[in-house]
Amino acid sequence: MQEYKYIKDQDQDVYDALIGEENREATGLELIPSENYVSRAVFEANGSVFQNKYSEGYPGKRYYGGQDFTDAVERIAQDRACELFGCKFANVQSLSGAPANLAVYSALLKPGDTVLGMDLSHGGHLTHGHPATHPAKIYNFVTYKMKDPDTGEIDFDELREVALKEKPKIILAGFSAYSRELPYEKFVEIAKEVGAITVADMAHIAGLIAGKALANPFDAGFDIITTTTHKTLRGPRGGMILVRDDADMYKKINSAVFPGLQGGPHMHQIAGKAVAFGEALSPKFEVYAKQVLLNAKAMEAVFLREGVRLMGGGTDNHLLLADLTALDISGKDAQNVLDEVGITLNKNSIADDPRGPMDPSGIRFGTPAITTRGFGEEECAKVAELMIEVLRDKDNQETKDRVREEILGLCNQFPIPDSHV
Ligand code: DSN
Repeated sequence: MQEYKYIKDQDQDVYDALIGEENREATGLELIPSENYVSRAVFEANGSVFQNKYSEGYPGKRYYGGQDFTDAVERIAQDRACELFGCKFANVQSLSGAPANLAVYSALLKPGDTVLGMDLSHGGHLTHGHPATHPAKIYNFVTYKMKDPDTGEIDFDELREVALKEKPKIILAGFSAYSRELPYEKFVEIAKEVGAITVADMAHIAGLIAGKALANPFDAGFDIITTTTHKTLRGPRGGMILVRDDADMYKKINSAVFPGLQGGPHMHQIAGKAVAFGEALSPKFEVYAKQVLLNAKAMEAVFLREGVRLMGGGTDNHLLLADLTALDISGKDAQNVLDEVGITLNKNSIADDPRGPMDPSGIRFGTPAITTRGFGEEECAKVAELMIEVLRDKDNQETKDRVREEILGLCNQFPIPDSHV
């Protein structure tokens, strides 16, 4: 646990909140598949003197003086990102995933241009054109879906048909609630046919790609990858845009990020990215990424054995999306009852969910954070069994108390590590 000496001395209110969160994380299991635990080295960089510096521009071309070390750290982050993902160019200034996607749209599209992306309820993301978002007011988003939610297979006939009709400038692959590997070459084939740029939003699985546990969209010929850096990649909260090899595209993206959409880059966050990418380049990270997948498979086996429907029929990656209809509990109630025993996950819509988004039929959960804690398949299978037990016996306080004790035991046995190297 961190000391927070100065905050403790001067601000009791914030100190209490920090200690509360430290305790919550230490004594509960984090199954939200977009969350993870960063190393103390990443925390140090993120809370460092780079916080103090304004650095508008890019390395070697800044507007203000005093940039020797900001240039150095940003170049380290860029070089490591390119090495991790096998590409030529990296913009590491993007503040998070949504701004990264917006920067790509703004760099490569004119208002009214069309983007073809995955439907939100089939696993896509809000930033891929949900009507509630600002980009949806500027650009024309059209969607594709899964052919069969029970296999997760994308309907490429539909995708091609929509692409031929709508002539999108960008075809987006990527998701926040989809559990299968994507056949990237099929997207590239259709994009070539209609002259579209291919963008893979790999926010959820960037760490699994970097750790060579999942395919890299660049190997199939994708033009651009956008990602957050704080999920499976286990870095600070932030975003990044990678360009395979097109210098002109990279230039447009840089201009869209700054000065187009952002001002001074968050250099402390960029320092944190540099440290996290260094960790991800270590052989240990490949072991981690592969274990994330094995652990998700262990949870899949229990849910399927217990007759719970999984969207996509199971998982190839780090996450599972369970339809709880057969367990007679809604996603919202499941999230709440699991919270009571120290298991954190999120309610989630299933494909074409008959229930509303605030109380949907499903839950989404995954293994990135518990794998960082050191969980193997045995522990993950145990957690899945405990989850199902609680969901089936949700009104029985004795069951919940016993499961809470078991979760605390696992947390004590596998404390959150300080170092990842
Ligand atoms: N909020 C992130 C997630 O949980 O998937 C993505 O935006």
